[in-house]
Amino acid sequence: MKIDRLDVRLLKLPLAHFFETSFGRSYDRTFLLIRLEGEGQVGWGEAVAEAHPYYSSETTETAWHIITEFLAQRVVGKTFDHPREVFPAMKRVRGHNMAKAGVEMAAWDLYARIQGKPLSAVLGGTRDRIASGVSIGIQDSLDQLVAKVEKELAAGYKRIKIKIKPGWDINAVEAVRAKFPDILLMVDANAAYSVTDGPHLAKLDGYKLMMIEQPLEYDDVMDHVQLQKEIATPICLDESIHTVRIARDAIEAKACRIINIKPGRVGGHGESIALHDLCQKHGIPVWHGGMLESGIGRAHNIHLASLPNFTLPGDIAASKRYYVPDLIEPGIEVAPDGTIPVPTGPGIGVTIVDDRVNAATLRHITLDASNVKSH
Ligand code: OSB
Ligand code: MG
Repeated sequence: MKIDRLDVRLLKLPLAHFFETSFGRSYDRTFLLIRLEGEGQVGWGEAVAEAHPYYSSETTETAWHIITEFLAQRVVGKTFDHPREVFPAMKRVRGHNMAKAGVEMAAWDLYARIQGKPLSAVLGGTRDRIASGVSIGIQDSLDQLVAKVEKELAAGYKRIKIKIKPGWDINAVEAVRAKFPDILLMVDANAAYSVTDGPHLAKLDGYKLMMIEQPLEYDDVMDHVQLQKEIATPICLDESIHTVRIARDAIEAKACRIINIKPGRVGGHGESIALHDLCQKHGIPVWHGGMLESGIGRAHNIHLASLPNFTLPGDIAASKRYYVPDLIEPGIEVAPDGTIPVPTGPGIGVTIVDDRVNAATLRHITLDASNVKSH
């Protein structure tokens, strides 16, 4: 397929509910959408960098800079036999996986549409529904947390993840477990602890947690090896897994027993498939993480999560938990059994509402043969 044109948009949408992690509270989401045109079709991707460099060192502004100044020229006017060639074509640019993923995932959508197939079929997906879970942020009180868990369970979600930080950890888990002794429950620390917190985090061992996600630093592997020796709860890595090579090292070193896959963190669908396959080979289950995506990124995630080693429910939930209305129509919905059907139309298989995309756009640029940079 030949790519003729790349559009980048910076968007901002209000969140339906604020979201608080160990790095702070957000009331809205700023992100990029990438649209590729070629062979008479279009493909869409979402770059999940946030307004701030707190989860990742990338931001919407760094992603904008990298895409417009360095990535566009490696894609626009180029021909690819398959979208798995797009990530290698951007190799000269180090890092900036979220920027790369936004472009690469748009290329997968474009390719799947040209083929007339759902994206899941092109990615190697094997299931027609995915198991959905929710990520519940830090609340103002334990009563509010328990009420929120109750509401999400009633909506059908089969797995509850709660965000923790020092001062909102053992008490939060204790409160949820007291009310719901048997639910699938896990915690995400977003790197809020240090390796000396082993004895404290071992107190979580009595609560039958599925896992603790990313307790230590975003760039750490070896302290997690030490911590995993001190706690029985399985460690799952999120932030630390920037590349398939780091995942290989982390698995080899026994830094984690589970891995969270976010395509934005590793550079797109191609790298996510490689990470998925590596984990499968080593008996490491994976689940699909979330970055508060709009319906476009969310649809991509659903297709990817249809691969066979996504055996644990992930952080892909219904549109209405995030954006009302979403950028797609109908929004992503979760069935009473806590599953989401994988869209069956061509590409990501959802209808993008142009008026809503336009209304939320703060900045827009089109790059084609006439203006794409070359350096
Ligand atoms: O650590 O998984 C995380 C959101 C933004 C940044 C990092 C994370 C998250 C979430 C939310 O946990 C997942 C979601 O509901 O999209
Ligand atoms: Mg996480």
